[in-house]
Amino acid sequence: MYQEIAWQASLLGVALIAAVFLYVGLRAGNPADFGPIKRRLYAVRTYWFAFLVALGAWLSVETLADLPYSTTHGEAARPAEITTEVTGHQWYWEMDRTAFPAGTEVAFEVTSADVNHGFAIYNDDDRVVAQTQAMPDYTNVLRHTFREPGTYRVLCLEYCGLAHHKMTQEITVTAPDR
Ligand SMILES: [Cu+2]
Repeated sequence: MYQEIAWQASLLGVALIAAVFLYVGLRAGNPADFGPIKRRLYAVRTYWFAFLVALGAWLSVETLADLPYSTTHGEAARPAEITTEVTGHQWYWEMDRTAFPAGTEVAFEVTSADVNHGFAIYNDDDRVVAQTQAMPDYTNVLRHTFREPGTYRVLCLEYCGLAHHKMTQEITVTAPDR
């Protein structure tokens, strides 16, 4: 259902942008009227640019300092009880296994055969319980312990082409092993 809404929202967005272009195109007046407006906005632009650069630098320092996360790379990347491979394709998920016991840690080794995809696991309330990027020539290890048995769904979180919304895969989580 969400995929359907996203598709319709995209169409609406495209229509809105087209309408704005049309409006501007039809209302475009004499270039001479443009001078004073341009001067005023260019003055604002200098400060706005400085502000964006400062904001970007601050955000980068705050968010990138911890990379790469030690839980998925380096010494802390201990073996999980279940390890399984996931490969994203245009437009389907290839998974070594799609059934897991609840309460056991699973390490999803996620990669892609073509373009970037987003590997996201949703529970039956359509909430994301875990997600990572599926990237070509690189493996991201996503560790997750399913708490509740049930049916989960994998969706693609990265727009990857025409049939992006078709990239779904079901995961079954059974009662704990022990
Ligand atoms: Cu995709």
